[in-house]
Amino acid sequence: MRKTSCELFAQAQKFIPGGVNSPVRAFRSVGLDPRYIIRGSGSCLFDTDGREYIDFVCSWGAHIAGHAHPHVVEAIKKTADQGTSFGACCELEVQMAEHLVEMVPCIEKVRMVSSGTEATMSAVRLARACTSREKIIKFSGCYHGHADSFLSKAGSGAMTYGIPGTPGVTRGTAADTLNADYNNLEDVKRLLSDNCDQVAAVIVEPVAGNMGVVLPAEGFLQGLRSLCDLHGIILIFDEVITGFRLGPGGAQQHYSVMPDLTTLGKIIGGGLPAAAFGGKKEIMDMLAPVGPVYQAGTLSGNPLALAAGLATLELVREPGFFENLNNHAEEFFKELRNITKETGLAGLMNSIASMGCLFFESGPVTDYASAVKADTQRYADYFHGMLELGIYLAPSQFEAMFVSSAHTDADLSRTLEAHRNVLKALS
Ligand code: KE4
Repeated sequence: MRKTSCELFAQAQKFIPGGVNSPVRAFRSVGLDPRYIIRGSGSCLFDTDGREYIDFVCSWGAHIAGHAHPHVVEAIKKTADQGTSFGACCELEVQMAEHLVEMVPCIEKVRMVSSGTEATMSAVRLARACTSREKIIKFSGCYHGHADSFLSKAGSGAMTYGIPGTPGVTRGTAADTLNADYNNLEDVKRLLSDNCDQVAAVIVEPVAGNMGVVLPAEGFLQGLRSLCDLHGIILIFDEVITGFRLGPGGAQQHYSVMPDLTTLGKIIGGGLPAAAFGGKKEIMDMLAPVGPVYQAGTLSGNPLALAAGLATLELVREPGFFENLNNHAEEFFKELRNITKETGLAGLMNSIASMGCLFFESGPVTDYASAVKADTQRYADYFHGMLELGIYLAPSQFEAMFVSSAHTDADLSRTLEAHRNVLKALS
């Protein structure tokens, strides 16, 4: 007899802080206990209590082609038969590197790591090394993983829990992290003049996905590029979410703005732990063993994860993949907006390509300050209602929802119907 979610969560809390290995999974901001998932297939998740859901979390964006895609599973099985990790060079690393150099505009050289956090913290270390400067500028509401440098007014889990900084980060580290308002170039200019010649890098989510979804204002990304050029600063696009999500070349291709370094994750691991950072060869060659900047990882370039990632990249490179997915998703988000408007509830949908967020506020939502005005209790009520109707959304107002190529018309219509019914019940 399977253990229920309730039994498993009670057990988990005895051994794991909060019963979870990542805070947002605890469902605390939506006031529920988490559902224990036993299987994913295509657009669906199945929990241990026998319930089925249409999934819009997609492992936080990794499953752009759906759960357990046969092509990905086959690649993993075939690779696993040969062994899972050698701590040595393997051909799959070369194949992945070639793909990333070919597909991501700014990447001339790339290094694999095992998580988005590793990618962003390594990119920042590299930027500090090649500029001999120490400060970084990030944007309030953006989340770049849980490395010390980033945990100040972070987005995602930290924002969900309202942790403006976090205990355990030293004053020195916090002092080197400057927070600007997203979409506010004047704020960046102010920080640059207050910290003249001290800023090594500007790191930004080119489309923010961790304060809910917030799009770059016209000229914002281009403005960051110009300011970084003017001040000799490394521009880092954190494309852990947007990489291979918006299109083959991510946000930098979509907006035609070229960063110096890019970080990637999620989709390039196909649901297994793989991430990467890459950029101009003269910067990347500062890395050991060529250059003096140390960076390493036992499982970096792990063959199993790269097999899953390469199989996923093969799927997204199929002719028409992004056109079909983005058209489907944009139609779906448009319908979600229309239904929300019909019900008269204060709600607005920010979306681009196959990622979006329904904010429970009248908006517009263009930065951290406007995002936090959202009615998180109303989001929690909405989440409950949708979950009961078999729709699995992010358990936080400050996350993104993702459509995959596995979401069928029937899935999307059912979701729209559920959306209509839940909003009616809330109004
Ligand atoms: P990881 O270290 O969690 O693999 O990646 C950190 C990261 C870096 N950059 C961006 C833009 C990210 O969105 C993330 C991680 N995203 C969150 C979800 N918004 C991961 C989910 C979680 O923390 O459990």
